[in-house]
Amino acid sequence: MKQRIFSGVQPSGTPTIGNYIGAMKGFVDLQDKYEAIYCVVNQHAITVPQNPKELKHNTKSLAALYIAMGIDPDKSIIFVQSDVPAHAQAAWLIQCNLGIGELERMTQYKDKAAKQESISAGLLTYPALMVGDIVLYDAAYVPVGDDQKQHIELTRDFVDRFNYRFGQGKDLLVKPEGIYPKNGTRVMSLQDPTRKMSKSDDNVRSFISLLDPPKTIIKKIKSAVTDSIGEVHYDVEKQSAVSNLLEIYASLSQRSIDSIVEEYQGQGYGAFKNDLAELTVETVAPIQERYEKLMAGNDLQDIVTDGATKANKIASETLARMESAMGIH
Ligand code: ATP
Ligand code: LTN
Repeated sequence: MKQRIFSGVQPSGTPTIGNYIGAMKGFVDLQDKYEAIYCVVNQHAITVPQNPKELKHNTKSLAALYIAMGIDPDKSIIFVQSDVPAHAQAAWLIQCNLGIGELERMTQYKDKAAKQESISAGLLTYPALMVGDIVLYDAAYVPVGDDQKQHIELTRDFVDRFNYRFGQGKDLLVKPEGIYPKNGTRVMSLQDPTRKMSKSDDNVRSFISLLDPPKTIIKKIKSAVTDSIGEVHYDVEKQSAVSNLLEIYASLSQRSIDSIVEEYQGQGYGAFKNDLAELTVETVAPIQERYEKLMAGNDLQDIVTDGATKANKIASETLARMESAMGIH
């Protein structure tokens, strides 16, 4: 039997090339080796304010993008988190076994809390929901971007704790491992290389979304911040913005950073940026074409309904196991 993997993306906007490079690109390759489960984590998205209409649209849109990117619903399960009630139910059991101190240490919480006027309790307890997503499917591996390492480590600590407290010598839950991009790529904002590129950034020029039209992509890359050094070099300290563009280039072209640096030697940033824009447009064009067809047709609803049925079956069994061990049922 194949081992299981699980991952999720929030419908808090349209996925960016950061989400694509850091996580989603890898989802496609992994589906042959593992039994893959990919979730649209809409309950995670509401930890910060969302416009209800947009959230509904983005949820459908993200499911379509998963398929448009190459996730095959005949091989993998694609579903929406809120269609499987076990996630919210498990999150409660998990919260009761996590410490406030642990949750307060999460850097994603600190970063997002700093941006909010009023911080929801859900923003703090968010990792409990994420731990639930993973353990409910007995996932052995979790492909995620580098920024999620801390949440994966928390999941691993939780599993040890839960098995120790309630397992009576048995491993009730599977301890997962993260799968991270090879070169540790964290794609940074095009406007501020000290912050990660994020689909919910207020400044739309800071990210490229997978659904941006070619003209927008070209404009955003041309207006990406650089520096006054004027040479395409990889130096994260001194040329962080250019280094970020180089990482995006390398990742989308599957070329080494060295060979790209060599190609643009002595040419300033103009040609480099033009070619990067072209490469990005070429990467997203086929995804956008398949996406439009899915959004216009009827297959998408059937795919997520089928995904939810399969996910429900697996998740409700694990939830029952957790509840029984805790003396709840
Ligand atoms: P938001 O911006 O709304 O907080 P996000 O894009 O940061 O969302 P998710 O939608 O939950 O976060 O991310 C989905 C996947 O993309 C995760 O595996 C995450 O690690 C990865 N990811 C997110 N941003 C980046 C980035 N800038 N570089 C690399 N990987 C990223
Ligand atoms: N926390 C992740 C999104 C996420 C996730 C998951 C990833 C929610 N549940 C389960 C992997 C597995 C994020 O913010 N990027």
